[in-house]
Amino acid sequence: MRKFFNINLILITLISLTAYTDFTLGQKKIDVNNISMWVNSRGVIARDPFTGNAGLEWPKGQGKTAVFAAGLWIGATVNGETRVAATAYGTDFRNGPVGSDPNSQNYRVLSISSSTLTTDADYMQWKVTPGAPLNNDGSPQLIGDQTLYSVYNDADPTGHQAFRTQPLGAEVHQTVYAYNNSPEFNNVVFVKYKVFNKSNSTWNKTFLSFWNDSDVGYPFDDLVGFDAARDMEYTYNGTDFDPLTNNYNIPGYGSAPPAVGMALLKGALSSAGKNSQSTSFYTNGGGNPYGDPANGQEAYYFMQGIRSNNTPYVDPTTGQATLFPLSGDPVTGAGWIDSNPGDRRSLISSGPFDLAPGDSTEILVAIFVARGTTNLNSITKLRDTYDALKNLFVTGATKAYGNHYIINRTNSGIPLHWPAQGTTYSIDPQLPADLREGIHAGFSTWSQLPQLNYTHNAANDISSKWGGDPDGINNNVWVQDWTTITGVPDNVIAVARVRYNAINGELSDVDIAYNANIKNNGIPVGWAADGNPDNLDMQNVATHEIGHLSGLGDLYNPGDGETYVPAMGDGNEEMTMYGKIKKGETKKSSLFFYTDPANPQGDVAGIETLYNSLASDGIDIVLVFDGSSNYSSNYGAFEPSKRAAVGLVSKLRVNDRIAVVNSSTNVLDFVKIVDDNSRTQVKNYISALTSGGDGNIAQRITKAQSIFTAGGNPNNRWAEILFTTGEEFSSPRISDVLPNIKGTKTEIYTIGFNSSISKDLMSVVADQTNGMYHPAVDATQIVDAVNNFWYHLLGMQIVYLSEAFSTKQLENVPYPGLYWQGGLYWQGGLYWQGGLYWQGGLYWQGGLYWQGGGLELGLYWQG
Ligand SMILES: [Ca+2]
Ligand SMILES: [Ca+2]
Ligand SMILES: [Ca+2]
Repeated sequence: MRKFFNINLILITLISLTAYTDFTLGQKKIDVNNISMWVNSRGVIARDPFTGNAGLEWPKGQGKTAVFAAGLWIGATVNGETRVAATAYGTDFRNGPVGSDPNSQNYRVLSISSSTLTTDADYMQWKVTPGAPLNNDGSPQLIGDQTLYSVYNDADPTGHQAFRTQPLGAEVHQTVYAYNNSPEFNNVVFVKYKVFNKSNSTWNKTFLSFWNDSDVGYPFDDLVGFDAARDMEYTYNGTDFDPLTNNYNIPGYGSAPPAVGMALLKGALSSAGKNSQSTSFYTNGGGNPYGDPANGQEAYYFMQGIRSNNTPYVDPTTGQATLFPLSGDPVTGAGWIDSNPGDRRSLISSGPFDLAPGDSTEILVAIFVARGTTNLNSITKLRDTYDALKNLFVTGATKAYGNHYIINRTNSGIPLHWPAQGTTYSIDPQLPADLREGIHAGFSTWSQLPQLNYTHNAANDISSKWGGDPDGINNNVWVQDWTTITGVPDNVIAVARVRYNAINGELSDVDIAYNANIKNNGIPVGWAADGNPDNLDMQNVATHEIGHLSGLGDLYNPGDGETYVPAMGDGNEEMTMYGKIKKGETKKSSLFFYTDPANPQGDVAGIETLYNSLASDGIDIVLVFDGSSNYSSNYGAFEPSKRAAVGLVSKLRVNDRIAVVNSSTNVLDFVKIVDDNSRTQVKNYISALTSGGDGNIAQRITKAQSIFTAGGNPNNRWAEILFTTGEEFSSPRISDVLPNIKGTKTEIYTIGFNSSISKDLMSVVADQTNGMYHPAVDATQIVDAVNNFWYHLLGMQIVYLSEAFSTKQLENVPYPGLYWQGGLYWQGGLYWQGGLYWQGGLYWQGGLYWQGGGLELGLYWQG
């Protein structure tokens, strides 16, 4: 609540009317969910323009309010002089963009919702108002279920009514939106501020703050705090009872009053990791340095997380200065907690940073309310709300459904990924110096994820090579002769060329080409390092392409064309991996917001899911050897079986596991393949096997099943390979034990010899367990059978083209050097240049937008 010298409702109203000279421009309410909140065209949020009183009603329709007023504060020094543009009880802003007529009705608050008609005045005006968010076709973009937009500026010195400093020359594009379609969002309103420096001077030591005077019902019994783990400041009732009636005629909440949270979901400092850089709290009537700032300088100190007399907040529990006062936990009583309830104000700030003339930056604020079983439990509920919305949400996302990521995989389904140590990249010496920084920044952005580790290899910056034979360098190249070099049209912005080991999915060489002469309908479109609205921003494009390098595919929305698949869901336009790009776009430079591993969403979740799923793509294999003299002597098959098994072990991937049964007691339990040592261990075991031993083939199959049951990884595929012809000389019979296996995860892979009477039985066993049957002439083809099984397990369909594809050659291929791409061709020679494909178009399709992803995920084999 505002501090007035004389608390008098009539006077409040008069002051309010005086302050809001643009009253007639038409404030609007955002009221699509449980929050009903006023928004005025000059940046004042929540305050009721008609009464001058609190104007965030929650729950909607009950006449109780939780926020008196809120708004953006911009503070900086310009040529050494402190300047602040703020909205508090008054506002320093005028309607419209810098230089526009502040009385123009065009700059009223515009509101659209799902029920808005295309003929509505706000809808029509929206399309031509600078900065109003638009869809790809130029139509107004509804974010959430109701979206409000306004643009205002502080350039008029006479407009500065809040703190009366000289203007900054700030222009603010304010988008307020809310959802009514998910429980997580029903008590949340989002406010996005895009702030432009429209002056001719650099703003130094700039801070952006979201200021608010939250009042939980009755204003004079509230407390505040900061939750450092959540970048959230909050206001709660000081006791468990908020007076229902009081002298000020402000309805209270009664028992178990709610709490109000304000969070910076996105700060202005994208690289800083933490969105809020400081907070400040002060009290109505507290007096310097505890009360309302008297001027711009005092306000600027509060924005920096220091008190208005330029002294630090000191945590009484530690004796240390802090930029985050009151960041203890009122629920547990730990740390520095607010006391002596009163009417508090709060700031949550991002900064300091410099903003050059023409530059802009953006912050995203969430305002939310929660009510628990007590005043303190309301804080817990507030945290729950924050956690839920943070999971679902991101910087400016418009929808909250769909997986929001596509993981590129080998044909057998293994995610493309880098080894744990990460990889290096290099940059073409021809790349302009300012653009190189965008590429470095893109790699740094992805490297912030714990799964990824990219480092610059400057020694290879001499290479301009793109494509051709893999050279082990992840090249970033600047291509002038675009179509000749890349083979794609001249309206493609960039392409990534991805090579990987098709056996294990490990990426091996990814080259990214940037089109130096990108054209739109034949007209050149330049590159920029600063988000210039007429150019392509390099960091924006590079971060997207490095997403492909990291194993992610493009995302689209419904209606974006045939590259869309339903798994992509909707609302993907804020993702880095969204396959379209606009001129001047910079949002792909930061990854989609995400914190909770239990509920993955977005770019970051894509990487996490990718790496988490690697371990579960393993195969558990049990080899079962027939010990009968029929198998070893009559068919001469025991020793060839051992050799085939040893060959198989060479091919196993990290995280695959293998066990061996050579009698009912001679058993090697699962060995997980970790490295060549584990492979050698298993190979040595197999090489030492001898025929004979107790247990017929049926008993050994039962033993194998018990190994699966006791130790099989439930996330892995279970494959049992039978080295037997299937001829039986005693009970139990295979047909006796098969029912115990049928219907389990176990797949049995069998071999039938031409001359064996049991080859049909072997075929049935494979068929009934979803395994595979391989007919063979004799024991010399056991190796072929096992290789066939392995490639089948990897999901590969082998096409025999010529004698060149022989198992002898395959046996000689050292792990993991075999480059095989399933389902296509064998090209002769042992090394197949696997997995080349064009990924991630981003190309111009005409009209207003960059249309991406145009090239299919087809395979382009490089000759
Ligand atoms: Ca209260
Ligand atoms: Ca207050
Ligand atoms: Ca390369």
